[in-house]
This record gives sequence, C-alpha cells and structure tokens, in this order.
Amino acid sequence: MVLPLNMEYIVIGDVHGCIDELKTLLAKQNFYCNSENLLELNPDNKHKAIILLGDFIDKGSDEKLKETIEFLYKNYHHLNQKEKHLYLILGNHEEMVYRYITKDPSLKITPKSIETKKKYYNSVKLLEKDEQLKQLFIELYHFCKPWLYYNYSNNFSITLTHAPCPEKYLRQENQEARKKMVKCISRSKNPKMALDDLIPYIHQEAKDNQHYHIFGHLSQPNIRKYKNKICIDTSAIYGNRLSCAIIKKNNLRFDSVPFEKKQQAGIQNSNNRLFNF
Ligand SMILES: [Mn+2]
Repeated sequence: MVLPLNMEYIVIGDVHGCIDELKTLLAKQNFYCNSENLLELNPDNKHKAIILLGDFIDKGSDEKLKETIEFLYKNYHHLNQKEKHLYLILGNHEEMVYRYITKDPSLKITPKSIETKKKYYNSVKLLEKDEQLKQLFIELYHFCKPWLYYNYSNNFSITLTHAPCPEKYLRQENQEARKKMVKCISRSKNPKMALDDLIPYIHQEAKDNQHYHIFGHLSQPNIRKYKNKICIDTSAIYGNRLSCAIIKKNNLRFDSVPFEKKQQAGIQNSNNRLFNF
C-alpha cells in the first residue's frame, strides 16, 4: 500500500506489549493520551501518522498485552476517522496467533506445535480465555498490511516490512512474497549461525542510495544500519529500548525510549547482531 506524501510518519519497531514505552515514544511526537486512552489530534500532530512495524503482541505480560490490543483497537478507529493516522504492518506474531485462534486447518496441531504456542505465542492463551479481546485482535489483524511504501521522489523512497526480505519480494502481491515480508529464516532454529550468514541477501543487496528498506523482527541492541538497509527492532521487551524512524519529506531520523520496567523483561537467547562486520 502506498502512503500519502503529505504526512510525516513515525515508524515504530516491535512493541511486543510494551504499551507504556509506546505511549512515551508517542508523547515525544506530540501524541498524548486523554483520560479515555485516546490519542488526541492537535495542531502539532495532525500532519503526522503512526506506523507500527508488526509484532505488537506476544512476549509481554498478559496485562500489558491486553492493554496494547485495547489501545490499538480504540485508537485505530479513533485516529482514522477522517484521515489515516494509524497504520499496522503485519508481523509473524500476529500471523501465527491469528492462525492458532482461528484454528487454521493448515496449522498442524502436534505436541511440538503446542509447545511452540506456549513458548513463543503467549497471546494465544490470553485470547482464548477472553472472547471480547479475541474479537478486537481479529479485527486488528485484518487491518495489518504486509508492506507500506513511501515513494517521495526518484532519489528517496522507503519500503516498510516487518521482516528483512530479499528485494525481489518487496511490495509484491502474492502469497510467497507476503510470507517473506512477514518472516525470514528463524534464528532460534539456527542458533550457531551468524545473522549476516543466515540472511546474507540483506548486506549483499544493500546499496548506497536513499531507497531505504526499514524492517524490525530481529531484536538488536541498537538501530542497525548498513547503506539503505535499516533494522529498528531494538529489543524493548528484552529490557532495552523501543525505537522509531521519523520520515519527514526526504529526511529520515530516529528516536527511542528506554524500557520502563512496568512488566518483567523477557530473556533473549540470542544477541546475534546484524551487520556485524
Ligand atoms: Mn517478528
């Protein structure tokens, strides 16, 4: 989906239930919550739109995940009444949780898949016991797009996807491309391999130009940038920071806020860095 060029965009990396950090980051961009938890439009933000880069669920505590889903649901409807001010990109966690809770027949239920569900997709249990919350999530899932494109000029553009992905799939509308934009090869299944060897296409295809590809998915210690490839998942739920990219005309900058310790931080089993060369 192509983004209108008359707006400034705040693109936020993997939230994973870090609702407090999300609100703090948004407040720095002049989006303030009122007493009903609605983000108010005002003269300082009415020309801005928020984009979540996927994976807003899982890993966080039940309480914070519930708060995150309710907050996004309310504000998706509230902010998008006249003009669009909130976009959602599809992450592998939204995709997998949706498949579990809608009992997707292509998802084989085996002892291993039940184990995986408990280990990585803790939102499933929460949604299965809260029918109302489940309906909100299902609606949010349907608003999620696999990619967004900001095409400012011949010299400056930005493609946004949740996962890093080979260029030939970017912005393509088919099932294979959709899968690639949502999830790349698993790090947890290849723990001994360096990330740059696991997804070599990212640095091999990187170019010294301003046609950027911004993605999340690979929790990193800081924003990782190599030529036109940028990862903004800075491991908020692992106790690090929640980061965003700010796109204003043909200008790109970044901001971030620290983990606020209002829930328990997750434990990362791999701290494998991207562009570690
Ligand atoms: Mn992910």
